[in-house]
Amino acid sequence: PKTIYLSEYQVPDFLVDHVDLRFELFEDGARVHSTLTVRRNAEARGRAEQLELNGDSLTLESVHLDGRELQAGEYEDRGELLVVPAVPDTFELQVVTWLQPHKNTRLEGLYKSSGMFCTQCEAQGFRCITFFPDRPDVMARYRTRIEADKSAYPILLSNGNDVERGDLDGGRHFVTWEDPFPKPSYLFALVAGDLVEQKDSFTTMSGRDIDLRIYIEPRNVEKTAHAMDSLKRAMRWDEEVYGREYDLDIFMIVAVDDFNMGAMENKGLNIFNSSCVLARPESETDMAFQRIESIVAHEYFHNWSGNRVTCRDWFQLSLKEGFTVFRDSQFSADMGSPTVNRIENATLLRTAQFAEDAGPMAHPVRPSSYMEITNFYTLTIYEKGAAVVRMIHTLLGPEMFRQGSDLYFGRHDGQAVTTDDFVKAMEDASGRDLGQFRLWYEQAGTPELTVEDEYDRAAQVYRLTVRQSIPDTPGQTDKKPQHIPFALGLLDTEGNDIPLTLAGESGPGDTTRVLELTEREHVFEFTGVASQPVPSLLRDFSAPVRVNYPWNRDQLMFLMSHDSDGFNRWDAGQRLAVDVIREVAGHAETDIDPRLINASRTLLNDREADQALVAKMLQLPSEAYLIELSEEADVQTIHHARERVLKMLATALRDDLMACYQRQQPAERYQVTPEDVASRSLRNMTLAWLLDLGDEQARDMALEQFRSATNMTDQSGALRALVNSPFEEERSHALDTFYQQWHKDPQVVEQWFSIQASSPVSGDLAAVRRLLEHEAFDWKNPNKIRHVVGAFAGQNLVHFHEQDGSGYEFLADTIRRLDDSNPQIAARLTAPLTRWRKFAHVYSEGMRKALESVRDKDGLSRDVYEVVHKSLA
Ligand code: HT7
Ligand code: ZN
Repeated sequence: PKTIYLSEYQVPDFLVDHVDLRFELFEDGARVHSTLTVRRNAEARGRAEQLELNGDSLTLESVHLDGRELQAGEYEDRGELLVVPAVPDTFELQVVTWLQPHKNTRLEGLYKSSGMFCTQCEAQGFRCITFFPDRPDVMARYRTRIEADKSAYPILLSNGNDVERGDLDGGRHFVTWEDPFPKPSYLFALVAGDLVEQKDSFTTMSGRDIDLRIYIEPRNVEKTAHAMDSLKRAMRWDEEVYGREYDLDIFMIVAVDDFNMGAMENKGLNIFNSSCVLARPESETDMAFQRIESIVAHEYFHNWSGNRVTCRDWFQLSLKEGFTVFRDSQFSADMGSPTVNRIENATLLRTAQFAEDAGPMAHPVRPSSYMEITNFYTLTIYEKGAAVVRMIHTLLGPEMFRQGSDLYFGRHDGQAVTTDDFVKAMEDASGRDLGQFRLWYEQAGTPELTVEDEYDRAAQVYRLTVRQSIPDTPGQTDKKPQHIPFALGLLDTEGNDIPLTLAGESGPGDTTRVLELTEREHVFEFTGVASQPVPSLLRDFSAPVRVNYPWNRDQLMFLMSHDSDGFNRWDAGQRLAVDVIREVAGHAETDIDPRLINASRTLLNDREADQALVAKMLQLPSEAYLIELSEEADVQTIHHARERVLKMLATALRDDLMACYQRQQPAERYQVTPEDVASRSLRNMTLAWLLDLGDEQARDMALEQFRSATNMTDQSGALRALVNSPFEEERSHALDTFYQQWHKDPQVVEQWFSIQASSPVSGDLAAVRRLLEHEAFDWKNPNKIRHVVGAFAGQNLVHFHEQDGSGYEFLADTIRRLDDSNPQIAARLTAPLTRWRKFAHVYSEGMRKALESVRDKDGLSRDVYEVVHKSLA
């Protein structure tokens, strides 16, 4: 496969002003009539004579130029390219293609899911529908007519406003949609199906009434309220915080069961994976409710950050994704607990994005090359990209940042632009120089800060030396220092924040200061420091970096209970737990430090503290994070050490756990408030710890919770605890009962699959293979694959990393199998194998062999080829 380079970007030779589409939908296929109004791009004058349009898996039926049918020889169909050699400066091109959506298992372009037609065009799916200059800097106005059988497909949707509808012969009908906003082809969407419509409305800040609609299959009618409420909250929030108003008269969401990702922000017609939009308390968990709120908001926010202002090319993907993730996480923080939101963002970055940034697929937030763009919908583009925008927000402050975003949206409305244009708008609005800051977009790898300190009692000076280094990544060495906002505070002996004054400054300053690191080494001198302080570094996770500072355990305990920064209170607890787990790793006789037990006991019994933070602080660092922190990961040792610490904690704290569990009484009415979520989380966590001990009283409590639960968080929490317990009979009985109760609801069945596939107790490879044979498993449905194979390889580390290599072989078989039917999903499933070099030899050999066996498959897709070859390089 060919590598595409940012440095080779050229403006398009031809622009399309208008796209007229007519879809004839049938059971055995679809005919697409496309009429393009094309003109030569003045900016590309002097280049290609010939018109080249992208295509993928299309059957071409005819081509007309300005009304005249072209004959063989007047155009060339090269499969991935339609070439028309001699075209005038402006012309109309009509192309007719034939597709087979019912055979489309890749889920790109036009396909069928549960009997309905739907589309996925990002990044390059539009070329699977018709020949087109399928690149985001070609923006056109679309008019779309859909024709289909009226009884099988009563609902026909596309982007914009519906302008005409009517009946046709043979029981068919049509609807025509017109989208007044120019858009790139990746935002095109079409849906046709027998769907139920749930309606609401929203009045914008300028008083316009917007029609809001969610379309679902009839069985899901009771699952739309939360998404609709989330949508209205997001619309209001975007007006209040960013001054952004919705632009069309109608906003539609459609839920589909077969979808490669979470959702898609098509203009005016968002398409969602059912699991990211549908929920009711009885069948979905708190996590699902929170996920839905943030994804609904994310897709809605794209209407400005992505649709009105879009990407010039796919190297700029983070322009829309990083900024939109930043916006959705600000929204979630405002809707819930900001500290918990920060902890969750940072956990994802530190566990998974840092791993990606240290692995063979590491790439900058703005990559400079790719083979298959779909492989670049990564944590680096999304999460690190959001962290980069957050740092701009921190450096500029909220007011200047808002001025910057207003300037950006105003200056580039209707354009396809670059990350550099975004930074430039922030610079122009604030007067700040972000020249060095741009390196965050260009250099891959996680910067590492090493901090040393020295206290001069006589002079009352506290000196901090901070050094930064950025590791080499594929294709990048000798990196330049980056501009890092480094927030910190100092705690006095009582645990109070010390007002911070840097040498040369007059008067006491703030207690949290954002220091700006720009050099490889800085020395900061704080004056008037009366006693040796304890440093609280990188407050609120002010930058996506690693921090090394030799806190001792007493200092960590001190920070855990006194730090005014909630994030760092949590982080101190994590560092303490990591230290204790590492100490017992491989030493079966070592007891755990009683300080960890005492700290956990204090948390369990602290009723005054923010319970959402307490619930987070009680969770031990995950196995994945412990692996990420190791030099040469030994998964089995890490797993058993963590398990042993958990068991010892649970043994020592049994009574406290029981008491905490009893205190968390289910609320009368289910609500997703931070308090209620925290209470359910504490309830399920304490139950799981107790069951892990094999405690019979806890077993009975779990059975009772499972039986009497009125919401899925409680029911599945009890099920998970039983599945991970030693009580075999109760486990299998609960699993059967659960399946009988919920087998008609695919989303709940997904939960049922993943609880089993991720269980370190009962989810061994044989059990996972049995799940693949289960009547509810479906190889064509990405959610099912993710909840079985993905859950096993990504979360069930002790079984996936069996030292005989069976887990790796299994994953390789699955990837080879999926490579033909759905290469995007196959490539994503490859991720757990890519970091083979991180693991001890007993593991890495098997992982490498598994990758090689995938590499050697005949006809490997471009998606999997890129991941496997880069991983083995
Ligand atoms: N912008 C959307 C990306 C997306 C996607 C990309 C590749 C293949 C399938 C896809 N489905 C959706 C999602 C988002 O970030 O909002
Ligand atoms: Zn997005």
